[in-house]
Amino acid sequence: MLRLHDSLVSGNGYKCRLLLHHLRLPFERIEVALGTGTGTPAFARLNPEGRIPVLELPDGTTLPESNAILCFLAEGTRWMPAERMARAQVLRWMFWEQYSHEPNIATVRHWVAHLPPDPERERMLPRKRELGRKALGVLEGQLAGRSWLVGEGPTAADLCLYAYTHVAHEGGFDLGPYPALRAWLARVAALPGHVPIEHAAGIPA
Ligand SMILES: N[C@@H](CCC(=O)N[C@@H](CS)C(=O)NCC(=O)O)C(=O)O
Repeated sequence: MLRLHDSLVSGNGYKCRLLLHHLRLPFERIEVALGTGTGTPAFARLNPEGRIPVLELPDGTTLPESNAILCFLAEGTRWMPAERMARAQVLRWMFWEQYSHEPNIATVRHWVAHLPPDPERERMLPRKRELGRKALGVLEGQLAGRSWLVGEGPTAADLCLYAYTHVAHEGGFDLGPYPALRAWLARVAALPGHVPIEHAAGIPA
């Protein structure tokens, strides 16, 4: 059975468990405490970088990095197009998420919602928020006049970007100015098989 080393508060973990639920793949979810559980020698054997999520296969193979996990799970399913350009576009949004979206939207949420106040982080917040709003604007532009990020149906790119966008308000981002983005969030949440970020259960074999 697949095992997902995960944290319920993590959007990076959520992307993976969300796709696992959509695919109805049996998996065991293992909660790892951020800041402590990720720093143990046992966890370093799963991911030397000390970060969740990590997907562990029945043969013991481990795969860290949320978007690599999405690619692995989505391969051969409707969540990853087979056509060359459509597939590249899905990857484009997933790479963009890791460089321009997650480091601003997710990081601000983590600082504001999960960590104690810190003067150094306070100093960096305005710039992070500015870059986060820029990323939300890029998404709004892409979603204006279309239902999904790539093609005519939902893909791994939509789940990837949904994960931290739908909780951006926890970092103080106002989604009011982004109507196409808000409509898309509602579409993703209405997909059959959807589970909320706090859904802790795996899927039994
Ligand atoms: N690029 C990685 C980032 C993973 C990441 O930053 N994970 C965080 C939680 S969201 C983590 O495990 N941090 C270690 C800790 O806080 O102890 C991915 O997409 O999976």
